[in-house]
Amino acid sequence: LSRFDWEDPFRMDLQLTEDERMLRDAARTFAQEKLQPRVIAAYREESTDPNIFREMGEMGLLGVTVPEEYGGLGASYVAYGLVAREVERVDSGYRSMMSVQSSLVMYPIYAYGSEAQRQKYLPKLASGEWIGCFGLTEPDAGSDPAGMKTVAKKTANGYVLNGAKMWISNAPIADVFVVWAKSEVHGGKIRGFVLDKGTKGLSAPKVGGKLSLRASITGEIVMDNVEVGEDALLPNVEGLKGPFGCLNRARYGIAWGVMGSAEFCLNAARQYGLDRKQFGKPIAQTQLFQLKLANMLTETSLGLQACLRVGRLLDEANAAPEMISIIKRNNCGKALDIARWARDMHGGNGISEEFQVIRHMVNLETVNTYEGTHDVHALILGRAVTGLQAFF
Ligand code: TGC
Ligand code: FAD
Repeated sequence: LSRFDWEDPFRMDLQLTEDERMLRDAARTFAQEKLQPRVIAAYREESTDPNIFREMGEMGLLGVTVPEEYGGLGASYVAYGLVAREVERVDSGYRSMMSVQSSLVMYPIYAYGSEAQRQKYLPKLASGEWIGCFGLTEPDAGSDPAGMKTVAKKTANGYVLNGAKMWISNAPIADVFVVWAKSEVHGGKIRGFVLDKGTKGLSAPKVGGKLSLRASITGEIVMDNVEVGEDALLPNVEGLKGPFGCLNRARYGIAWGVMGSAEFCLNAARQYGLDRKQFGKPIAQTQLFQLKLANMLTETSLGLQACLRVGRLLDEANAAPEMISIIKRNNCGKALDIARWARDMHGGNGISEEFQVIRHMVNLETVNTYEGTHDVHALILGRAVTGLQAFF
């Protein structure tokens, strides 16, 4: 048997391709050098620097899986997951900004859009020149998006949209709005529309007072008789499978991302335990401290390995949404536990912004809720196991 490396317990490095390792390392350098130095102040001040999108674009981190002809990298889903892990190692909000742009805006335009829509939007979204947002949730339709009230009515040349979306990442600074609405002319089925900033009747006020994910701006999308042409409709998808097709990819990225956040907390707790002495010895030399570190290491190792497996299946076009529910749900829940343990293991210092674990902990409360809450994913899995839906 060979030596154990606690920083790579199942030798993930050996399971990656050379390209995947290179992209991971580039993303790690970018995240540590460009994002880490500004995150504490950004979180404290609840400020989002839109320039981050351009910096991510320059690094090729937006639309990692989108083909190169549209400005993406044409890389694997495993590569995308590795990038999410590195960005979220710094902050869940920064990963949120990236995953909305990549999975929830670029993906639907690529997968469901016309060639003209691809050409118009994808290169500028890939470079970060344009910022995108994704409007599915409404004030009265969160876990149950089928209950949305936003409607699109047919006009002579296109559609008029009315409704309001709530809790939308990036919305107040967005140039491109992918929104989902019930379209009367399509039998009330849900259809996707791409709206441009500045269109009359479209506004995106900021949601203030967030005590979680403060480095990522969130807003509403208000559509008050927003008139668009036929070319705003995403032509190639109809029904809830449109937004869910995007969510599958974003949820998968989140499963990787939260492991980065959890790894940060594990590393921070370990270092703190080695440095901090009580009762005449490092607190890392106590059994209870080591038990917590062992639990953290076990959960991150298993969580990452599961992500890699699902990523490889996605790359082979052989992944099912329920697999993604398993890793989104379990990894978010475990990352939240790990962050809470790390907070506790830092004692009083654990509540200080300087040590950062409480920021990760509070962020993970959001990540555990958005893109399907922990319990909603349990119901998706319960339905898969029993064949009985228990949502209503
Ligand atoms: P249900 O009857 O299950 O399905 C309706 C139609 O959708 C299809 N479908 C899927 N297709 C692809 N992938 C999936 N994962 C799919 N799940 C369902 C299904 O086949 C069916 O198609 P068809 O053709 O037969 O009509 O729908 P339901 O209304 O009973 O759904 C229940 C439930 C709970 C599973 C679902 O509504 C759900 O997942 N709720 C959670 C909502 C959610 O995740 N919202 C996320 C909003 S976006 C966001 O949070 C972004 S945060 C981003 C960030 O900042 O990082
Ligand atoms: P609810 O659906 O009202 O759920 C409240 C509670 O009830 C939860 O515990 C839930 O698990 C439980 N519950 C609901 N239904 C059932 C059931 N059938 N059985 C048992 N328990 C149930 N949305 C977007 O569209 N785009 C975005 O970019 C976006 N970004 C976000 C950013 C942030 C910071 C946040 C906080 C949210 C964001 N969301 C976004 C919205 C997010 O997806 C929703 O908050 C989430 O889907 C939950 O919906 P809800 O808040 O309405 O909660």
